[in-house]
Amino acid sequence: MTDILFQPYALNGTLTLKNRILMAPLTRCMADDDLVPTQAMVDYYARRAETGLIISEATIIRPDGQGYPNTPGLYTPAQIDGWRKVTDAVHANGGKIFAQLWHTGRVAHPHFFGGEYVLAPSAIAVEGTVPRMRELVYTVPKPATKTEIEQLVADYAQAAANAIDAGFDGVEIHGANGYLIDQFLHYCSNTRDDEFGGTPENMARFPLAVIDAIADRIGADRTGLRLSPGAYFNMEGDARDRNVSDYLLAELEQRDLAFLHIGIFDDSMEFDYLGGTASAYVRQRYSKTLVGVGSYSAESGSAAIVNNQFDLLAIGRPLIANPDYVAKVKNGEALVEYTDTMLAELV
Ligand code: FNR
Ligand code: 8K6
Repeated sequence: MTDILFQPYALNGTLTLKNRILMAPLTRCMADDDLVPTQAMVDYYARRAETGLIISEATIIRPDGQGYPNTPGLYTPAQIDGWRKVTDAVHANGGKIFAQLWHTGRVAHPHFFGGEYVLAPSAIAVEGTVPRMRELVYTVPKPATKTEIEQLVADYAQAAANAIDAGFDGVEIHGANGYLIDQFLHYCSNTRDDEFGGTPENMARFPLAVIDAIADRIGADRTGLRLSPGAYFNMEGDARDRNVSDYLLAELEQRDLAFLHIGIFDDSMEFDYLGGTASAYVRQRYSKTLVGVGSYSAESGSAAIVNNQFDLLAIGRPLIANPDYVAKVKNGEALVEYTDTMLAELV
């Protein structure tokens, strides 16, 4: 039974979703060389407007946030105009869309922006090379100074304002998957001894500053957040990370964000230092709208909503394979199975 997925859901007084299915953010590396969305991207998103809310692929807030080829941006007039075509097409088809705001921190590479270094909390490189560009070895980042941190906060807020200018219904701050915001929240990547490191309060300071600056600029009701309390991607876990997450979730509980969204590929994954799955851990500490994700089917996701594990279900790979996912689930039709080869083209 998947009926619960097709109920409307009010995020707040401003935004009501027509169903509980979100399109998860999915990096596709298909923007043009100026990182402007293309017509193929307009059509791709417009085809998925039957979901209650589309979260865009991660979109960089400024050049030094880029870690992969042809990921779109939201900092030039051309990028804003390109995204406006996407949001207009989604709205014309009756959908809603948030922009996922991204800075990859130490997962950025100077190759993409012609820079000398990348910024991160501490001078600790991520291991390995850029996917599909094996000649690009990750570099040792430069620890961001206090002034650089203040500029990053301002640039996040400006990108959020640009997103609203481009017609997005709101933004999701990408605080997950080992990118810049997440790098501040984990001990493996944050060894600072100033007010941005060392204690849960300090480690959460930059993430909360970004959240508050964006909420002040565009409204908390239009601001969502994605978090990975369990390290699993670009990151090593540390049992002490749990205290940082506990602190951050208590702070978030006092704010009225549009939603909190788990960043994970498989939500059956258990983290010993969280005492279970990421979604169960967050649900115990956060009472407001929670978006679950990670290898769910419509059936298993509906059951999780009925069992009060989360409120909304984000679907990623099945929506790459099935642009008409919502209609197929509603009509009980068989789904096409996702394969990685589908990433080569936008359908
Ligand atoms: C992702 N994911 C992801 N997450 C994110 O926060 N921003 C992003 O840009 C991307 N990009 C991305 C690209 C591709 C090709 C995949 C497969 C995944 C993670 C995604 O949002 C989701 O959490 C996972 O795919 C798990 O959900 P499914 O696919 O099991 O429904
Ligand atoms: C060049 C393409 C870059 C795309 C980057 C965004 C995320 C890609 C996801 C690919 C799959 C990574 C899987 C990691 C999951 C680990 C689970 C234990």
